[in-house]
Amino acid sequence: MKNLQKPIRNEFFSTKVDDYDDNNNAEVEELLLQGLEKKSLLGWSLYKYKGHWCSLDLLRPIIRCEKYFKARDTDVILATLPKSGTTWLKALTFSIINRSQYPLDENPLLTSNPHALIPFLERNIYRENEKPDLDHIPEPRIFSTHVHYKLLPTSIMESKCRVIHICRNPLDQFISLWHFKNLISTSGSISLDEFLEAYCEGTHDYGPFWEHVLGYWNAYLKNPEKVLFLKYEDLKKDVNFNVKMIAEFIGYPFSLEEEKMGLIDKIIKLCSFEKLKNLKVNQVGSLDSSLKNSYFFRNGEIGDWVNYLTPAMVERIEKVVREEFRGSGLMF
Ligand code: PAP
Repeated sequence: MKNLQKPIRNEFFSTKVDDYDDNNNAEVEELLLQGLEKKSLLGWSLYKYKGHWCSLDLLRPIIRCEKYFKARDTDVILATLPKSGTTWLKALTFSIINRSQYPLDENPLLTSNPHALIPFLERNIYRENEKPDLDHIPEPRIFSTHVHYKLLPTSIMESKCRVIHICRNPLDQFISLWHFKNLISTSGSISLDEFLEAYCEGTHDYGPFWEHVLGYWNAYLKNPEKVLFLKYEDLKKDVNFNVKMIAEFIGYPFSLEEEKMGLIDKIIKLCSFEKLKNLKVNQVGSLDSSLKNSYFFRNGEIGDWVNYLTPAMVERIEKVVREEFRGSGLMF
């Protein structure tokens, strides 16, 4: 067993935004001039950067991260589209890597939301600081990102660090995202119809979903040693198998002794939807003034879309999925 290090804590989670000193960033200025802009349903402008839609607030940190982030061979990068299993994957990865650091009943997950333990490169680290000092973070560093594969900093691809991607059936991801957008909306509620339009057009934060998923899928096919491709549904169906696979992939395999002690099952239980959702920190805590921890735990089910989508809406999403995923070998 490796000597496991202390986890990344939430020192990056202040809510300071928009006081960057790189407003002259050439790429951003060029995009603004090109007018590749669209109003999002939440009222802010979205910009298309290398096929990826995002707000200006995130565009600058995304470009900054792309330019400056220096990956280490030991880094683990969790790359997900929102509402595809990020919170769950963060909890599992954190617990696997830090399992000899804490007794399970003292695991930081009991008192911190998974997002407070593993920061997003673009949403947290490079949003708060132009050139953050990430050298003080003990190895292995775990970071997460919602950006497309082709926006990952080249140092991630050039180093031996590992990338784990999780995606989800688009019908469920769509419904989960719609609920979340309505929770954080400050400009009134968003109807399913209008959100469906934006989703199928790809004009939502980190969209289009097909570009996101296919980017990681193709990277996984090309280099499965580097990119692990998971599906939320598979994780649900056989979490034990997948937890072992994640642990092996990142170089922290479970020993036979640990298996016999039931450690895998204990980690699974700790990271389960029911356990995390009912923790006090996730019921009353928040990441910042507008983001309550409870927003990340709705019902955690497969197939909840049947309760919301009409057959015509389903066909609309499935048609996009069929067309965009044709020939890729990827199915949901
Ligand atoms: P994020 O990208 O904004 O962090 P993310 O964690 O990817 O969100 O997705 C949230 C979804 O995962 C929610 O799905 P739902 O809306 O369909 O319910 C949430 O309930 C679900 N989720 C959160 N934690 C877990 C968990 N431990 N196990 C299973 N599902 C979970």
